[in-house]
Amino acid sequence: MASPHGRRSAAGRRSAVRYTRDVSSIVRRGGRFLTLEGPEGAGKTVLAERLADALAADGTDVLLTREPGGTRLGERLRDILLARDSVAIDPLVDALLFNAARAQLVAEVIRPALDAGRVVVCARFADSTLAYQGYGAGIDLDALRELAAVATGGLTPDRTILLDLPAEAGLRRKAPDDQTRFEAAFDLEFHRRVRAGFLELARREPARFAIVDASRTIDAVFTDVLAEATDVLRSPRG
Ligand code: ATM
Repeated sequence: MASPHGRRSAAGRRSAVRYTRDVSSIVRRGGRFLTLEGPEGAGKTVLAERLADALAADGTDVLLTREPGGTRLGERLRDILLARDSVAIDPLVDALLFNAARAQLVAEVIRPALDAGRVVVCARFADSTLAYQGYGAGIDLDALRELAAVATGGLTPDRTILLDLPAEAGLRRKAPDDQTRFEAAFDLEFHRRVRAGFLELARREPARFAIVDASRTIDAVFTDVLAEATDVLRSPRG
């Protein structure tokens, strides 16, 4: 008997990802989506807050969020994922859990905000999984891209600001009591691969990424972050 999904189901294991992408290109409208990425200690949290405050002060309707987190489920997953005393988590399971938190964040927070015409500023997004679980921990990058496409429905940031600095410098900035599982359980070489991974992602998508030197003072970095955000908010929708 034919299934209620007819030919799509007959296509069996054919790409659910492609289907999701098609749908998203229809429903995507409205606001702008800005993400901040980078290795540990780059100042993402503070810079995302300052950016959201500056845009709001300028009359922009802005929503600030973060990954993992931003929803009740996501914050609970964050506790598990970052706790230093968590059981050893397999990198593939990391990828699945980060994407589970991401799917909830997109469905519950980001999509509705974008559809309402708001500007969304998000500290970390799908590029972090490519950098940490892909370049860092060795999970296949294409598999991770498919996973992210399913989790996000194909949503891609309008601009991704990569706060770049050497792994050693970033890790030095972290107070010992502020360390997560990622500083405790992964060595310097891992964090170097993560940084190189972010730079490779930026090299592959120069129109989306802006690389900002995050080894400078926070005020100098913020000036560049704000300029990038202002640039994308002023440019016509692509
Ligand atoms: P912060 O966002 O507070 O930097 O910490 C989140 C950690 O989760 C960060 N750790 N370090 N170092 C990077 C890690 N992470 C991933 O490994 N994959 C992901 O997809 C995301 C969103 C974060």
